[in-house]
Amino acid sequence: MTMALAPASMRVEQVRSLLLRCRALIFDVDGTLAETEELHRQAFNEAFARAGMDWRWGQAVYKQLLRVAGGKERIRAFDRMRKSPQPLSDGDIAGLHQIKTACFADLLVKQGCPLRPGVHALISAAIARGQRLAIATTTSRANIDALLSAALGKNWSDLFEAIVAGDEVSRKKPAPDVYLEALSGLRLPGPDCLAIEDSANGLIAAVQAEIPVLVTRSLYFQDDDFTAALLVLDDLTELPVG
Ligand code: XBP
Ligand code: MG
Repeated sequence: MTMALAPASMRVEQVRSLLLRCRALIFDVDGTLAETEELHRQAFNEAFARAGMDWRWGQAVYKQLLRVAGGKERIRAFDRMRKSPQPLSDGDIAGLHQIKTACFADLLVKQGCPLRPGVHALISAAIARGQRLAIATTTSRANIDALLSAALGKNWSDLFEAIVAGDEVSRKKPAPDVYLEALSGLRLPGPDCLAIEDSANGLIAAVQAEIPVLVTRSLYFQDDDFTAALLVLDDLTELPVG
């Protein structure tokens, strides 16, 4: 008598068959393609120090602040939390964030940040199957380029038919804007694609764009609510991608 498959392994099989037949894969960047948030946190602190500010974000504070998508928005949220008598202006925040982005690029060169386990294999297998690839992220195009030129070579962007960064849409995740923009670039409906994400904000954004979502847990979002995901894995090596 064959035992009914346990729900989890059914889901793995379901996601695997969806992975094989979807027309495009849409990747989140931070926490999904690579575990970048520790470098982002260090870059924020380096920028605060260079600006002569006494702000330092430890991991616990940063975990809370990561509920706010977007580095500029995160700085503003922290400033408001502090109720400082002279809140930072938008110009101050933009300037600080520019320094942070430069620090992030420096840290990537100094410390490196490899793709997460299974990411490269999935990208190669998808390309070999003729599937199309896209990126839908909150971070900036400069950060995507700094990360992926190191991880995938200087022509990395040739692999992705649509690349949508946070500052190129009016609303960041959990709004669906970056995913809707990626679907429009692919000229595909959401259900024909598969999104790979690491955070509740990203999951909510993709689901609103009617894209099925595979979640790979990352350092800062271990206890997020991923109920709406098709499947939640620790990383992509748990899913045969070939
Ligand atoms: C994660 C984010 C970003 C990064 C920092 O983006 O929310 O804000 O934390 O990058 P993803 P910026 O959607 O790829 O997970 O400072 O450039 O915003
Ligand atoms: Mg992410």
